[in-house]
Amino acid sequence: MPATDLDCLFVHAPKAEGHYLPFGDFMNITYMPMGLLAIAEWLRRQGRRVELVHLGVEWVEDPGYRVVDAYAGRAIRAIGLSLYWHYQSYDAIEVARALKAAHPEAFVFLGGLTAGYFAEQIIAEYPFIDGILQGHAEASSQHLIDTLVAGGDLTRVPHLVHRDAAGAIVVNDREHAGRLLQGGPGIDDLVFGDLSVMRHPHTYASSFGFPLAYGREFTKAENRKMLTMGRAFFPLFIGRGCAYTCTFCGGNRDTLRKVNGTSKLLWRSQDRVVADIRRAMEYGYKTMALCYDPTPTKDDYYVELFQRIRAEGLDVDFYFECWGLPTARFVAEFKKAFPSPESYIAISPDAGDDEVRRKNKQPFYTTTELFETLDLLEASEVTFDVFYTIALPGETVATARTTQEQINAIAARYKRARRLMTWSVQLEPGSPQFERPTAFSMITDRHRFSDFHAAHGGNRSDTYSSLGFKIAGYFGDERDVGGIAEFEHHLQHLKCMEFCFLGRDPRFWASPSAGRQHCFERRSLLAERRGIPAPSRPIGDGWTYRDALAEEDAHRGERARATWV
Ligand code: B12
Repeated sequence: MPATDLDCLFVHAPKAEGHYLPFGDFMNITYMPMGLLAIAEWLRRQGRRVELVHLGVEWVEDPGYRVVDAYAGRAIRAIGLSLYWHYQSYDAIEVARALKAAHPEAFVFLGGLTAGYFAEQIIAEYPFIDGILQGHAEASSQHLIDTLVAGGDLTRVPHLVHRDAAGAIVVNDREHAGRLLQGGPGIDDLVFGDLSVMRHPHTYASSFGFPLAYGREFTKAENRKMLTMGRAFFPLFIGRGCAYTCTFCGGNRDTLRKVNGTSKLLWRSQDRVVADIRRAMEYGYKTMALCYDPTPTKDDYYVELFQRIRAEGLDVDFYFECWGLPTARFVAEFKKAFPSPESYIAISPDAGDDEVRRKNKQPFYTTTELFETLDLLEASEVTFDVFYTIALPGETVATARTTQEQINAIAARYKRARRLMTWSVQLEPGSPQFERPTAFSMITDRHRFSDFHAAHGGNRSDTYSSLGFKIAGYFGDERDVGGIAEFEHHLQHLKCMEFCFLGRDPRFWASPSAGRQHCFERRSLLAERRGIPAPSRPIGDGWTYRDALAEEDAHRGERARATWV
């Protein structure tokens, strides 16, 4: 092969197209997988010429940016795309297709949880994808690039799924691969907070926050004020693995074992975490977001981390998402390390009803234990958010109302309660619901990777109003008639009427009626901006989300789908 001027181009493609009435047109999956930064940094440290492009960041910089044009004329040895979240299924594949056409010389490969889970299907069905690296990929990426540069044997690259010269699918032997991985970087050799490996790191660091949509019809400042909690959050890598099996989670123990080869818990040393916090702070981050809590009753790791942060005097806030309930010692040390009200502990009971919670969520705790913890947070003056999930297996509209009552009780009782949120979760590949839908009285039209590709390339896949499934008998009335689209419609109306929490300040909870009014104000603002008539009325009895959307569509007319290529 002729000389190349780039060993590996990494590309992160967010989901380009999304539409939700109060957000307007938006992109999501704005965060890259944490591990992608570490892979790029590790390869660069090995002397490889690596570039990392985030297509959403490029859009913020220049909406006319096209990655194919930007790299035209470059000779690239390998192109690696993240396909971590299923929401990326359409865009990652279409960007890969375009890049392979423009760079037939390059080995085009994918990595991340969704790509790993569906590896054999993707290799079989998308001929422009040359390979998939399953699982944790710092060492295997290094092997892959070394092999490609040296012209070696791809069957020796650990965790690679690819095709041989005759087009047959080859899944490299894991045992052999495992041996080859020995001697690769350990978890503490990796750096997850060095943003200098990507293009426009400051734009990445200043643009994306929680929740996670970026409105294309709002300015950067409006996005920050109206769609985020006011700051960019840095996802801080703590460890990997999980011992639980929640019904809705695609990162459960068994799926991690299948995709990564192991689900074993592996924690980074606190030193390395503190070093990454410092790196992130250099880019202007003030809040670290943590979502790794696989041993909630054993608090030693975090107590030590919090004490280290305090000892080093790091002026940083934490947004800590608990999987279980925090211990009293955890709460006390958290408060000492992060005294500001902009540090949060987030609790996820998921269901208000104990039995629904028990069926779906691990580690289980009772409502009594939940309230004891909230009392403790209140008494300790720790700000907290509470997350609920609607349409869980075994839930009915009646048990969903227990969730609603619980939210009202929390809102009435606690001054420290901020966002009390009820989200729906789309069907996640690898979750028990996905693998055994009938066991959960569910029907779905997403069975294979190509179903996710089609769904996210279509117009019924928005993160907030679509589900990809129906639960039989959920409503117990005529709303149970019909298919998945009807179920999504009725559930969205239930959410709008009884669970809407859209606040003018996204850090705070709003009651459903205040939320619907604010939604109407947002839609009116967007209509004015688009130069179309204002919406006729807020969502309410007899006027559903679907009615409001149809009215908006009629005024807006056909609109081109957002795409990266
Ligand atoms: C921490 C976490 C988050 C964090 C941080 C995510 C991040 N930036 O990486 C936050 C809170 C931001 C988050 C958000 C979301 N998350 Co999340 N999250 C997790 C969690 C708990 C752990 C993931 C993790 O830390 N992995 C360990 C890290 C180091 O490894 P890694 O990043 O996976 O990277 C390795 C490999 O994957 C691979 N790799 C990754 N990318 C690439 C790219 C290439 C080219 C290659 C070769 C390899 C490769 O190599 C890496 C290094 O070894 C999992 C559950 C679980 N137990 O897995 C859910 C999970 C991954 N999240 C999930 C979802 C759905 C979401 C959201 C879409 C939720 C929502 N509706 O908004 C958002 C998306 C946000 C965004 N991208 O903008 C789902 C994904 C299911 C799926 N298959 O799509 C999971 C599995 C949970 C679930 N409910 O099912 N999440």
